[in-house]
Amino acid sequence: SCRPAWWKEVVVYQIYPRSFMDTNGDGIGDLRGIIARLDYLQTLGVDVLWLNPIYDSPNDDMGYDIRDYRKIMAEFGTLDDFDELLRQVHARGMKLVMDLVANHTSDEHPWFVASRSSRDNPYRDWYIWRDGKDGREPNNWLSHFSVPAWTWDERTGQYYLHLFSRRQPDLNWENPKVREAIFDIMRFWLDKGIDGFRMDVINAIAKAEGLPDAPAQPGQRYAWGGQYFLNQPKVHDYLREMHEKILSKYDIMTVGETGGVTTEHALLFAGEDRHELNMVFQFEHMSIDATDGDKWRPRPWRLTELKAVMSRWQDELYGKAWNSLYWSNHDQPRVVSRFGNDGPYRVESAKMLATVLHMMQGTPYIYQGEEIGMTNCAFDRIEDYRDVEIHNLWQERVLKGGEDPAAILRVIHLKGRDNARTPMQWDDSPNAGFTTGTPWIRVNPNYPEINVRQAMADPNSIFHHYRRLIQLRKQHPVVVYGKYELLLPEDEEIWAYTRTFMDERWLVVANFFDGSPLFELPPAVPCQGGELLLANYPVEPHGEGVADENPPHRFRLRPYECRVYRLT
Ligand code: TEU
Ligand code: CA
Repeated sequence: SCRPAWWKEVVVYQIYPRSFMDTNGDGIGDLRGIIARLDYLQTLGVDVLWLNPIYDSPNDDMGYDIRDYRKIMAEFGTLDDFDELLRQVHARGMKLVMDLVANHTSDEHPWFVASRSSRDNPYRDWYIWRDGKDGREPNNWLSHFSVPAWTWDERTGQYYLHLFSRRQPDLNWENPKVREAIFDIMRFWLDKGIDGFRMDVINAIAKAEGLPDAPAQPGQRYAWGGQYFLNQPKVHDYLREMHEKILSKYDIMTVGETGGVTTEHALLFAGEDRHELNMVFQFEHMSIDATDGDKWRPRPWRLTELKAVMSRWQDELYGKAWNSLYWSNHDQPRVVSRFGNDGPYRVESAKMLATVLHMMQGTPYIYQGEEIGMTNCAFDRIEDYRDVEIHNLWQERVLKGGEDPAAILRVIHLKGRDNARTPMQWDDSPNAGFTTGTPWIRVNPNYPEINVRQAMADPNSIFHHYRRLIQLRKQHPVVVYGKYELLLPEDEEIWAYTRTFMDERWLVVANFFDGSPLFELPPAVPCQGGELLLANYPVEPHGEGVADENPPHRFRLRPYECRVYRLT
């Protein structure tokens, strides 16, 4: 059709329902809570809501372990609540995207219960069962959560594969019955009228023939087997089948969560001519502060590397595939604590990060609380954490491995997923207005200062800055369609780029640190002058009046300052 794809022009807001809004005092966010806050989201101006999993689950991995794909998690509400939510979202002109977790199920899903009951039951081949090798696992793969990827099942004398927790057995996508069952579930929700799927670890559904051992470090028994379960050729067969049978029949958006993808892989998953997905979440920029991809071995990050990674995605997908843009989600630390400054420059740096991201090409995703600059939250006691990834790490490294608990707690403070999962901070009443009961996870103690009520009342807040960014996107096609060009790639403090669409050119300049570097526009960029469209500091007394400054050609940036100019 000639209609531009709507998912290219939207801003998506990610809701982690468990921590968004509780309406019945049980300390757990619920669907009624989302309904209660739709007006807030409309004021922010977002177009699409993506909900983390809301299906029936024993919550070993907070809903990513699904027991019944057609039922709503009891704590979150009922199918009637869901229908009401969908109605109310649509009534406001917004759309709703659900999480599709199809690589694995809960070990309590009836398919797995049947599968593990005997070797010859009809569901045995729905999961990945193998004999041991020399009294050990069938291969040496490590799961994502610090434990081996295979668990021994006493009753039937075989191991089952799980790339995540022991309670998340991997489905066998080679079995056409498994594919049909997942497609049926997709139809069930799409026929209710939802507007798309975020597909959990979708690039892991196909495993390499023979499940080979991964190369291990000397002295290590287990190893990361990604090269044998990520981005395998067969994943594209499965996605094309899914596209032909399901996705192509609906006007929806799809985004694949695809850890370990390069731009080459992304062109295969989301190429305009491929008939697979609309876009993918890449993770390269999420590993610039990790050693060899290991998030638990943090290292200092460099702006030049961050710029290089993000700019490569901008350049290599341009005109061929669509980018997704994100700084944070429910698996990552809070961005203002990670790439900004959550101390004296929290507000400035949060606005700067938002500006740099939202002015790039692609569909931006805002993670709940990011729009008010929520920060990481460090608990002193391991018992206060709720995440299986954190507890498995503690188990393996402290309890079994004898490492220093204080050191492990420090990396959890930096990288743990619960940083992003503390309750949404609505106001300065007890528990941040999230619940009248006891929250399922502790509230960040900074809620009296950092909350939605404060942010909405303050015209200079991070929240209102996000609103303006969203409005700029809606008013100016250059934000959606403009070509991106990085300036000053070697600069260690400033990220500057232009966006160009027809005869319009915008300039984005951002200072990533607390110094005051001088920006000079490279002479190759055609520019007579500029109109300031957005900034995170008042520009008047600075800018024009100051001797030897001539913005946008040349000006000194204040700590975490950013500006957006339309060049003339
Ligand atoms: O995450 C998939 C993923 O690749 C993880 O390794 C993620 O990068 C990790 O959590 C960071 O340490 C998805 C979901 O987003 C996550 O919440 C689930 O736990 C996981 O799949 C299993 O379903
Ligand atoms: Ca509740």
